[in-house]
Amino acid sequence: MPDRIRTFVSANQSSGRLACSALFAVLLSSGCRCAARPSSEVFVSLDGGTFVMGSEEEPQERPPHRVHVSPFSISQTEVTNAQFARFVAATGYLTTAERAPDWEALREQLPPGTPKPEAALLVPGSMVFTARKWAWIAGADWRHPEGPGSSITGREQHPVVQVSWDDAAAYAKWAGGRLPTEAEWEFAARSGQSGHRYTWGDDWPDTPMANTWEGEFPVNNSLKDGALGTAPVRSYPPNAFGLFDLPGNVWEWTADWYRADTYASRADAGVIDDPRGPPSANEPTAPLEPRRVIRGGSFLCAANYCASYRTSARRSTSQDSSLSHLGFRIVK
Ligand SMILES: [Ca+2]
Ligand SMILES: [Ca+2]
Repeated sequence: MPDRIRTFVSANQSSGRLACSALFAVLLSSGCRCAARPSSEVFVSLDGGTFVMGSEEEPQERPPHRVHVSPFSISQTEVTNAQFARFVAATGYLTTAERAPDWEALREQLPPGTPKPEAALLVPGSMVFTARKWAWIAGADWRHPEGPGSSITGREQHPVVQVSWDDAAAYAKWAGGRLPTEAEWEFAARSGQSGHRYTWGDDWPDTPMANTWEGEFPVNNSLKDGALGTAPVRSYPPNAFGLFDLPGNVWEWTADWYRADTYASRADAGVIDDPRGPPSANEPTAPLEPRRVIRGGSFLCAANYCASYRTSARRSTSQDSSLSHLGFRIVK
């Protein structure tokens, strides 16, 4: 359910192994299996392997369990505005946020008897974090991430945002790939270093390793990492697989439906081969919403709030929602 409608409803309910290392450029010139395409992503090939997925930190991350993923290639960075622009130019694709919501489709996600929202809410727009809170802004979309008057000029190498899961999946299909499974995403983030809290190790570094919210959210951001909002991809050091910005910068869609009890269902099941997630979503706080797993946290994640730059952290968003801190990368 789009967040604008959620707000309305609430008001009315009173109701592996490393194949390409951090020395990416050197390896590329020496025959590494990383491949640059003229109009799209740089992919890093991973040999797959068995790893421990999850952690003991939050209920939806428990229990840690063994998972095997087959070899796959993953884009080195989040998909950028420049890359998404090429997709739109080639296809004429219109994102979810650029289209007026279909009330008949939306009502299927709503409690019976929910009245139709006023016409002003059924127009193109999206969710923007501004002035220390989230707000639905008419006219916000991937070209105008903070709403009318904002633009992506000068932000061509920043990750695209304001894209729904459907938009991300459409891009992935056009680019000859798909969205990563949650297991593939975590395998890539762990980069062969089992059990660490962060992609780089267990300790918070003195030198910024990711674009997060440094300080007390939402009242103070020290800007120690140099970015208040999104940062250009590759602004921070890559992980041991040569992948940038898995933690932080923007959240990333995965292919899987979200259930808080997905991992619990795998307890004592031995090594799980290439898990694709549950057959349907179930988020107890939003049982009618088709929610997908999102990973990695964003520039809004701080130690006192969210902290989802942790490698095992998992949250969900309705697949038809778009937000100013949510993007994606693709695999093939
Ligand atoms: Ca930051
Ligand atoms: Ca990210």
